[in-house]
Amino acid sequence: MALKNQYLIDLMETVKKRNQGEPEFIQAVTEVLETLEPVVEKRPDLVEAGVLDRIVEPERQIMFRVPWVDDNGKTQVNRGFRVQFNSAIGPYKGGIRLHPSVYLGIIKFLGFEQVFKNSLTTLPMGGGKGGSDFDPKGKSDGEIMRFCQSFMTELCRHIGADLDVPAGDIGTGAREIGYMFGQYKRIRNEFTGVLTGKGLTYGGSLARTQATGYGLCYFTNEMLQANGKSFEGKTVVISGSGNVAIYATEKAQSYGAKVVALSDSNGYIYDADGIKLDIVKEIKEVRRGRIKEYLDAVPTATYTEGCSGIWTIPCDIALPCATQNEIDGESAAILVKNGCWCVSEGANMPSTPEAIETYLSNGLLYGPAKAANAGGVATSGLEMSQNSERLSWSFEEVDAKLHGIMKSIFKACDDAAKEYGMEGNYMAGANIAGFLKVAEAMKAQGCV
Ligand code: NDP
Ligand code: 2IT
Repeated sequence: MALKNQYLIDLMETVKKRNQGEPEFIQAVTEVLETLEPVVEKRPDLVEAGVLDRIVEPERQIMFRVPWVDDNGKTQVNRGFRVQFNSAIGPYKGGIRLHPSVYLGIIKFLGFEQVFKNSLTTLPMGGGKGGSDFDPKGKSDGEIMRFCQSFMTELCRHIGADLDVPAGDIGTGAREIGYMFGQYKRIRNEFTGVLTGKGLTYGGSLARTQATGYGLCYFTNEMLQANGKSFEGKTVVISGSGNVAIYATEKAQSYGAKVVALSDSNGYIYDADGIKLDIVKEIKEVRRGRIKEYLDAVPTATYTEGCSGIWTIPCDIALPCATQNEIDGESAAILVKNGCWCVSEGANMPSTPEAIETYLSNGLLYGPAKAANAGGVATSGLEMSQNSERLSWSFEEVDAKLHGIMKSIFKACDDAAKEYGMEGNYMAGANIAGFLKVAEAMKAQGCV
């Protein structure tokens, strides 16, 4: 899809010029601007207020040195990032990614996506993202702690419960959030809801661990039902085997689907009898092992090196839950050829533009990341509410709210797609609905 509107063509040129060497960020902005074309035609007032020119530029970008000492006494240096993208509708909110592939462009694309996603949740949260090129793999607990403490020693001056509230993402789970929270509390001398995804003994919310994966299935179930389909008896392939993949598997199974594959960055497992999730949890959550260890417990399963081959497994529904651009045009074409009719995204931007084009031109049901994986940050928003009122809600209460939010996100995407003449295109619907709320707030607050 190419832009036709001259104003948007010019804006895209500016974005490309200003963000050279950041292809993921340009990819994320291109997708959104393409789907906003009908909004620009219908709402000249928003163009007039400079909303689009402002929304593609982060409000603030912070980069800093993260020095720490490894177990051999050697100094290591990583680079830390926090991109505070947009605070029109609430404090900046978004995760922290720890992965060697992290650079400014990755954090900017994630922060940009987060603006629209958080808007869709119905909760008052702006968009931000942070991270580091630190690689947690193979590090001792002590090394992880020293890195997290050093990271927070700098970050703590830029965040706060009413300013910017980080959380987990790839490589950042309960352990890392715990170390970061402890360091924030020590330096700032205050116990506040400055991070989400905290442990249950110190202000975390029940159901936050499950929220992204469960939310993905709640959203997908809504999309299936709206199109006369269901999870029951369907074959599902899920990539990744981290937080999102594990709880997407759990919920898909509870809906009666058969999940036959999971992966990590080394390779994928295939279990024709259906993945035994307790084994995966033990490997990944308890031992921090590799997915191929599944074969030690289930010798009838198979393991294949290389992660992209997972998309050659025939399935009805594919739930990419690992990382950006993990499904390219070629993998999408294979999925379609093998009969896959639904792709719903747990990871952020897991499909390349060519893959998305393949889904849409073949009539697949496509649940875009900004909407489909919003359950994690939505439940972070619920954690913030609980922290503010100094109460904690039951699992059932949080889960019911999450379920309600995912239903309303699907409805918002569906309604916006219909209103703008693109019925069934939930990607366009998500971008438009997410954009409009932020845009109205930006217009109302003047040129800031
Ligand atoms: P985890 O760190 O728990 O798990 C990540 C999984 O993806 C691991 O299996 C990992 O394999 C795999 N993976 C990561 N990077 C790559 C890569 N470059 N190539 C291949 N596989 C890779 O992260 P999460 O489950 O939390 O996050 C997964 C996705 O979901 C990310 O895109 C994240 O942004 C998104 N997301 C997460 C939310 C959350 O609440 N956690 C909320 C919304 C979206 P390996 O162990 O080999 O690295
Ligand atoms: O991509 C995401 O939405 C997240 N990693 C969760 C962010 C959050 O603040 O819970």
